[in-house]
Amino acid sequence: MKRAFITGITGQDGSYLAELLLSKGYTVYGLYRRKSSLDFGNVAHIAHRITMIEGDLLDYPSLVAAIKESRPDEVYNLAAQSFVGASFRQPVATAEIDALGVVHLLEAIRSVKPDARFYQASTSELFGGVYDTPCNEETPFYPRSPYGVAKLYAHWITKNYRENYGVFACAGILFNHESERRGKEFVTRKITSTVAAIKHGEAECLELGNLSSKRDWGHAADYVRAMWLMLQQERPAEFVIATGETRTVREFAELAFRKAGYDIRFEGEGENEVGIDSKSGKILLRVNPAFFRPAEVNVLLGDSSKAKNELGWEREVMFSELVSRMVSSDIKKLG
Ligand code: NAP
Ligand code: G4F
Repeated sequence: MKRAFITGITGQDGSYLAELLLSKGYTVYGLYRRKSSLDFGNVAHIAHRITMIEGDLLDYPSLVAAIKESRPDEVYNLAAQSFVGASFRQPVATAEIDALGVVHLLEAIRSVKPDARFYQASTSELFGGVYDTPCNEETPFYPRSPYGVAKLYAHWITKNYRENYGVFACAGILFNHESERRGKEFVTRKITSTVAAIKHGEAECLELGNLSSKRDWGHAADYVRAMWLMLQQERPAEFVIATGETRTVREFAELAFRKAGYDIRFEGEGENEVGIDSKSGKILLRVNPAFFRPAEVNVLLGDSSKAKNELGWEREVMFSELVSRMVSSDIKKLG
């Protein structure tokens, strides 16, 4: 029976990955941070099937102890300060967790269990700057946020541990993936949870920042499958994981409202743009400049041909279904 150690297990991806590995018969260990109230987040429903180990990416001794206890065949490093917006306000904490935290973990692996296979959660934010064509493994990086820069260090140190020390270290360059378990500060879940609140009469209007920003959005359950596949290959490598389609925030919001029974038409431009309910004439969506970022990644679009050819990976959840699932789940939760 294989043993896996997952950092970031309480987050969105950690929970889907834990479910996947449990279904494959793995013994699963997960790292959780000490908080003022004990909370296993998205894995509360399966916590009894996982050995939860207290620790922190910032604390090297706790990582050494966790690797000693779990003796993992596979380590998935999903832990991070993962919100780009917060990285502009907390650049130092983001660098410490997302960059230095990774080398702490790699060192712990190297000294305790050097044959463990390692997955690093790299990101399409590495590409950052505007590319008109889909980005693949050969596209140059140009991070545009403290988060992107910290993840760039993590990406290269992962590759270095492979080249310098022979660690089986892979990095998945994953484009945005969302789900019913997505944190509510990310734009998709902010949209679906607010649309649900409007539907239930608990909110009047959705306030967003840059509506023209474009993202390549898939479902997290499909993306964790790609992480696992990477660690089952003969040789470690980097892979881009994406849908190959890109949509604006405006399109996501329009569809989310439609799934909840509202037909929205957009009027105005820039900061004055609003989304009006065709039936009632009420403004249901406004632009609020407070949600703009100091530097924006305007377009993200990925080309995952390598993953399709070498891993046999394909997404199963299409864009419309992703939005449907998130809206239904949020409406149900409030109901
Ligand atoms: P998420 O929901 O924000 O989860 C982040 C996890 O990291 C949480 O479990 C959090 O624990 C943990 N964590 C944060 N700081 C930590 C620390 N110092 N020590 C230990 N654990 C810590 O993120 P996600 O969406 O699942 O993303 C998973 C990974 O993929 C992240 O590294 C993210 O940067 C990367 N990524 C995500 C996407 C995406 O679209 N979702 C795309 C590309 C890459 P708490 O519960 O205690 O906060
Ligand atoms: O949902 P977001 O906050 O995700 P972002 O910045 O693309 O980052 C996510 O995906 C990355 C992969 O590309 C991950 F590495 C990262 O960990 C995270 O999971 O914002 C998406 C877009 C941005 O352009 C943002 O400016 O939506 C725009 N946006 C417009 N209004 C908004 C809002 N974003 C948020 N969070 N809130 C708004 O009100």
